[in-house]
Amino acid sequence: MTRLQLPKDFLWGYATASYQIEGAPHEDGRADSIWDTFCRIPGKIADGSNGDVACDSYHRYKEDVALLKDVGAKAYRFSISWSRVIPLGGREDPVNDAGLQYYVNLVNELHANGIVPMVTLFHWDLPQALYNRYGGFMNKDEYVQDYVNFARLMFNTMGGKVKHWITYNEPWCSSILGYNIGQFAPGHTSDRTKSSIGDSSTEPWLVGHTLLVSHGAAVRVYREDFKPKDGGTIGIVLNGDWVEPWDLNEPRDVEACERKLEFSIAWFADPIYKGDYPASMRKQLGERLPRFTNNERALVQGSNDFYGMNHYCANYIKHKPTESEPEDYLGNLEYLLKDKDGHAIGPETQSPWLRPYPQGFRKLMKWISDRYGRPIIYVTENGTSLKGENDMPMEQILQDDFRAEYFRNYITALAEAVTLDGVDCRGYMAWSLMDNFEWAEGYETRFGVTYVDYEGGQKRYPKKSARVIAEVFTSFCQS
Ligand code: GBH
Repeated sequence: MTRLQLPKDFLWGYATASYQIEGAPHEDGRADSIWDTFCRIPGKIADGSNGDVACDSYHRYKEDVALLKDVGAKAYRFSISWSRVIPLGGREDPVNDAGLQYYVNLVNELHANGIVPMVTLFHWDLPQALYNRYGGFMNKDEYVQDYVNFARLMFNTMGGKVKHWITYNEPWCSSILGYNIGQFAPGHTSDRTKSSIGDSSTEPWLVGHTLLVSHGAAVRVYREDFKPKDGGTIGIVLNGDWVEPWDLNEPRDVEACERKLEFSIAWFADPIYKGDYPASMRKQLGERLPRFTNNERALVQGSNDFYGMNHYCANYIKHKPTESEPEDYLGNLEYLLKDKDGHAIGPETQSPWLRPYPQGFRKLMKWISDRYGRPIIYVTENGTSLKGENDMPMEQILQDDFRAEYFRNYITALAEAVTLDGVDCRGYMAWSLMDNFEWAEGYETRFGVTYVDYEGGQKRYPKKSARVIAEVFTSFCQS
């Protein structure tokens, strides 16, 4: 039997995002993002909370770095709050040096502790001012210029010290959750019980297109003006669940599985690696799906130095026998947690959508690797919540065997993909370093390998899973 192995210099560590951990929403000149305002709308966040304090990382970044060191991390993926560094967001708006300094300090602290920074430029927190000024992502021409200006500011400020750049976290979520379902900021949807604005049948596809073009434009700036001297690498992060047919003997379910992967992953990855949207999307969406101009295609195609992969779970997929609805974003299918025989794909967690299925991780890595010509992959998020965790006494929370097993199994599946399937994966960031603001779920759902005592002044306590991750990587990464 082949011994499962990962490269000796494999970059493993933890991920977080600005709005989920920083707090300090009004300090040193930061202005609102669309998440600050979204949280103020009654009913949008499960526990009525917001990111005003979160993990207080704006003040405690040194503690965060000490924690990373403590749990043996080699790398740390964090994101920039755009409205902290350019409060009003736009290319003519003033830069906020105090906000910028926070990220410089964080990067310096990471380097002083031998931890590699991986920077996400955008993890959903668009400056509210850009939404007010021109509708944010809905105005492609304005938005692309403002995003590129923001990206250039960050490359300029930290390019010497940051070698791993991510343009976007999960554009699928900004498009679908933000402009179709309306579950995430800015909450657009056709469902008038949830929002007075939005058109779920058109807006998400326009938003996705804007995000792709702006990604390509920022990558071009990086490659032309920074990469030659800084020597770093840049890519986008895409989410994607694995899929299994609801009925293995139903070819239309098998086909729907492929379509689901295309509607969620290939929507963004095909333009980047192949130059156009998948045929299945064009077929269903027709002219509601934008077309790339030649200039746009030139920006987008070939714009990934690496593929950033966020992955958590798997679902069963059942085809729909009827015509697709205009609001449909899945590819005219249902996704289910149980198959035809009532068998669940994985155990329950605190997140209704998240059922662990580690084999699916290996299969999806191979699917991505095969479809896109064996790109370099960084797993940029992987992790789980744990049913009822928030209601447990602290001693029990720190003994998170369920999460520890999740990581052991998923990281083993990753090692199988690398060792047995030839997938070129160079790093892995677990989600998350610590419990944090879980978007529309508020603080009730915890994803951390570190317990954060929100009532007790945001103190951090490593859970068992933090130790297990270090052990598992140490055993796979020895040569
Ligand atoms: C990540 O997204 C985020 O990047 C991170 O910020 C977040 O904290 C973490 O997950 C944990 O949730 O509502 O049924 O349509 C994960 C990918 C994709 C998972 C959309 C939830 C919604 C399914 N997400 N999915 S549903």
